Amino acid sequence: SKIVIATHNSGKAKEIEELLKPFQIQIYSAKDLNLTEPEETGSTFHENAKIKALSAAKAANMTALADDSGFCIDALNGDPGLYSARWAGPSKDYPMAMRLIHDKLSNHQNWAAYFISVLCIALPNGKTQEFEGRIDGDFIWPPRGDHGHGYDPVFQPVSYDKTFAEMTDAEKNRISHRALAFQKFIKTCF
Ligand code: ITT
Repeated sequence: SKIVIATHNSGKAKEIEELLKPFQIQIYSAKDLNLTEPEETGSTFHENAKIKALSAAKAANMTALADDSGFCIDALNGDPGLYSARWAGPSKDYPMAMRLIHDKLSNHQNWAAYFISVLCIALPNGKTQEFEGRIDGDFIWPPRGDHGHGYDPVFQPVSYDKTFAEMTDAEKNRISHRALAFQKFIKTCF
């Protein structure tokens, strides 16, 4: 069987490819297939994941797996949340986005944060199913580590003394929001 990973975020693509490795699946990337990015017009992670998976499944005529995810801060009412990518702007300036969060948190005591991932699997016939994963932790400052992507250097999961960016890819991929959503997907679909 074959599947297209409907993301244009190379950090995510790498993690999902790694998670799929133990399974006998031929993997295609959205970039390989020249898929265009649909507009993420949904108002929830579930809606956006579905938009991306369906768009890729139809365009490629293949089963598609999409991820919509975000970094959420309790004290900021869940921001950047659904808009995590946009906070870094078109130039993907994550250091700037992380500083912005830090500035906004300066007069808050509570730095609790979490990541959400919603994976959506879509078939070319329009059938879809979603799986959600969440990992809780804290925003930390200054940023630490140079692995991973996005907000990884400022997130430390509960009961770990390393940020996501200080973990190896394999370590992060065992515990992350994306890995948790993926486990639910595997349980249901395999
Ligand atoms: P695609 O839509 O093409 O998949 P994207 O980067 O635009 O790529 P999202 O709209 O889902 O994806 O935005 C999610 C953002 O949340 C992402 O750009 C990161 O900034 C952040 N994020 C999600 N998962 C993360 C992780 O595991 N580590 C660090 N940051 C993460």
